[in-house]
Amino acid sequence: MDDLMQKMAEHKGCGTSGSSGKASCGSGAGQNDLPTEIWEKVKNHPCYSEEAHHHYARMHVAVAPACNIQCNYCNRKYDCANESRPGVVSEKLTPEQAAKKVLAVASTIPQMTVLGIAGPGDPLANPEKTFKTFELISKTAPDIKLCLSTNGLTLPDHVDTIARYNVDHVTITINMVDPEVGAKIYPWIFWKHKRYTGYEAAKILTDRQLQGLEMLTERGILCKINSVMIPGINDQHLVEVNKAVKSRGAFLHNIMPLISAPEHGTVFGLNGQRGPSAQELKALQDSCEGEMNMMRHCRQCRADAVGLLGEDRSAEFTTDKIMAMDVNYDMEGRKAYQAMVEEERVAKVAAKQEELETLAGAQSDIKLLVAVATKGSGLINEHFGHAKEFQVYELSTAGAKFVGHRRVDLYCQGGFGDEDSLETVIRAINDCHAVFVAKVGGCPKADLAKAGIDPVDQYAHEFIEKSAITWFKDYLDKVKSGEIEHVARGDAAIRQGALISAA
Ligand code: CLF
Ligand code: SF4
Repeated sequence: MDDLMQKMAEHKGCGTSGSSGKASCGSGAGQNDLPTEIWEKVKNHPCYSEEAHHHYARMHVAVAPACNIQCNYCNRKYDCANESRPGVVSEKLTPEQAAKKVLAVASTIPQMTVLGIAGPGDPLANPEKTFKTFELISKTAPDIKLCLSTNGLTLPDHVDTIARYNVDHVTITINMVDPEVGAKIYPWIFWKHKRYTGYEAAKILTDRQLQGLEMLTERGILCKINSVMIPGINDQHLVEVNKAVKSRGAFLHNIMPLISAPEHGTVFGLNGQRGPSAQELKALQDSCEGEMNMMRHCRQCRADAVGLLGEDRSAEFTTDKIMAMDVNYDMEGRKAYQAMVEEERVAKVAAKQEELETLAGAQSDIKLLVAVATKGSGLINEHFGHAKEFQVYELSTAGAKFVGHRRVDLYCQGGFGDEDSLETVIRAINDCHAVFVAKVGGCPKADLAKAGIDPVDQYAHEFIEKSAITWFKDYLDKVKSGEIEHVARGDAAIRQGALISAA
C-alpha cells in the first residue's frame, strides 16, 4: 500500500507528464498521467475524473438525515451544503428503498457507475442506515462503486467499516486547519454525547478530520477534500488547508464557492456573507494546483441527485415511480453500453490529440476562456437557449483545459427568449471570449457579440476540445495578422439564484 501512496504522490502536481498536451494536473489527469491502479479506480468516477464526468453518471440516495455539527452555511431544512445545492428538501429513503432505487436507476441509466451517500445530513452521523445501504447494494449491484461524503467528525471510528464495505472513494469537507478560522464557520459540534462550541469545537473537528484522512489514505482509500471558499473567512487560509491535506495523501482537492442567500435562512445568508466571484475562485484553485490535483467540475449536487453531473434526473425516480417500476438489472447490458461509451471516449481523446499536434511550436502568451453548451459526451450539442449551464475551458498554446462551469437561468422560455435571463447568462460567462453552441438565435447572437462574447455555432455536434483548439489557432492567427486585437475580459458572477432555483 505504501507503494501505491508513493505513486499517487509522485503523480500530483502540475505539468509533470502532459502526454496529452493539456495540463496533466488535477482531476483532468488521464490514463497516461496516472498509475494503472489509480486510473482503474477513477476512470469511471465522474467526480474523481474530469474526463469521466462527460460520460458517466452518479446517483445519491438520501438515507442520512441527521447531522452532528452545525455549519454557518447550512440550514437543516435543506440538503447538506457540503455536497448538495441548498434549495430542495430530499425525499428521505430507508436503506431498502435506497437499494431498490439504485437498481431502478442502474437499469435505466447504464452509464451510472457510482452510488454516493452525501446527506441530507452527515452519512457517518447515521452509520447504521449508511452501511446497511452499502451492504444491500454491494450484494445486488456489485459493479457499482460506492462513495461517501462526510464532515469527518466521526470518521476515525468508521474507517475499518468503510474499508470492509469496499468504499474506495471518501470525501471529507475540510474548511480549515486552524480552529480560530473554524470558530467562524462552525458554531457547535456534538461529540461523545456533549455539545462543544467555539474554538474547542473547531479544534476537535479539525483533529478528527485530519486523523480520519490519514487513516483512510494509509488503507489506500482515495480521498477527496471539499472546501467551501468563504471570502474574508477562509479564502487565504485554504492554501494552508491544501498543503495539510496533500501532505496526508489526499488525492483531490475540490474548492467550491460558498452558496449563500438570505432566503436560505443560514447564518451566512442572513448576515450578508458573500460568495466568491468566478475570478476569485479560479485564482485560488490555480494557486493550489501546483500543490495537488484540483477538482473544478463539482456541481454541488443534491443529496438525491441522479444523472450526469450538471443534469438532474431525480424527478424520474421518486419513490412512487420506483416502487411501480419493473426493474431488470442487466449487468451484461450495462457492460456492453459502457464499452460503447469507452469507444466514444477514445475517439474524443484521439481527435483532441491530433488537433493539439497542429498547435505544436505556436508561440503566444495568450490565455483565454471560452464557454461551451453541452449535454454530455464531450460534444458541443446544446442550443444556447436550452443550456442550464455552460462549461468553461481555458485555451492556450498548451491546449484546452476544463476550468469550471457556470449554472444559468434558461434563456429560452417555451418559444421566446427571456431578456432578463440573457443578461444573467452574459454576466455568468462575462469572462469568456466566445461561447460554443449547437445553435443560437439571431437576438441572443447580436447581444452576445455586443457584450464582446463571440457566439460560435460552426462546430455543432463536434468534440469540444478539438473544436476549441481549432478556433483558438484561428484566433491567434487573427491577432498576429492584426485583424483583431486581443483584449482581456472582465470578471463573471457565480449565479446564486440559479443554484437555488434550478430544478
Ligand atoms: Fe456523490 Fe460526492 Fe461521491 Fe461524487 S458528488 S458523494 S464524490 S458520487 Fe461530485 Fe456532486 Fe461535487 Fe460531490 S459533483 S457535490 S464532488
Ligand atoms: Fe449541514 Fe452538512 Fe454542515 Fe451538517 S455537515 S451542518 S448537514 S452542511
